[in-house]
Amino acid sequence: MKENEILTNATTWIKEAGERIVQSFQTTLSIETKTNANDLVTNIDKDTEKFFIAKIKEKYPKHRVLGEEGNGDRLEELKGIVWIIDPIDGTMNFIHQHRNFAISIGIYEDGVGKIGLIYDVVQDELYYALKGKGAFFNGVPLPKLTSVNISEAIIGLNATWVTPNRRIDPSILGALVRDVRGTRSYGSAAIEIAQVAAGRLDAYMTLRLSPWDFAAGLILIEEVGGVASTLKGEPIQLLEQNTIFISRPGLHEQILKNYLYGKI
Ligand code: 2AM
Ligand code: CA
Ligand code: CA
Ligand code: CA
Repeated sequence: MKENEILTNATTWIKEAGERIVQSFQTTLSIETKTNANDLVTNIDKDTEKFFIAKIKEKYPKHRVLGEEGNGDRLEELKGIVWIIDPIDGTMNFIHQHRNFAISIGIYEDGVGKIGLIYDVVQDELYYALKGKGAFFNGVPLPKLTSVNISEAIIGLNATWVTPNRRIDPSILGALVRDVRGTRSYGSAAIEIAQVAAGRLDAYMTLRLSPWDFAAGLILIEEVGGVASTLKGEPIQLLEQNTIFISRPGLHEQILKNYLYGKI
């Protein structure tokens, strides 16, 4: 794979797509619901995905694309070069806040993550990683992550998971929330994973994400020595929905041992 060339093109396209999204703030959005009343999609999510697919297929006709909005290829496996794209991660924020959403692109070769890009559009902040060459924030290398104690950790967590819900007993993560220094919820999984990679959050956990939500983030996390697993501590399956637990090393082990093992 020509990593540097692909990264340069992906960066150009992600910034261009970001500009188009910002321009759409001036237009009337067409908003639809997907699996439930709070699961939203707009014409801009769909247009942005189509924009990337057109660019990729023109330049790299053999590459395949998996996109959240379903305009790409149907994938059963990850052979060859595959772009896994979330055109807008944090659609609810895009609609309501006009900020706190990202474009997420993970590029895999034969199932191995090679290039990850997460672009916080409104802040114009680009996180990217190249396998074996490190992770960067706006071009500045991100240092390797070190551990912190639970009592000094800030974790990314949606309040849903500490109230009655159908996926997890609220007392499990409730106990962790009581013991950490603080919690945050940004409403964009890609931005939250990028924040862990950049050391601004110490961990992030959630009960259900899809491949396009975490494909880029996993590549960033690996490059800074973070740990990514399911909430049970098991490997994440790239083409499936998973529970997700991303953390600084050391802290990951402490949280698994003290709060999650045997309870989930
Ligand atoms: P999305 O905005 O691309 O849909 C908070 O909603 C985070 O969880 C976002 O990153 C969102 O991605 C993701 N998410 C995953 N599955 C979701 C669902 N069914 N409904 C809403 N958000 C979902
Ligand atoms: Ca969505
Ligand atoms: Ca998403
Ligand atoms: Ca999305």
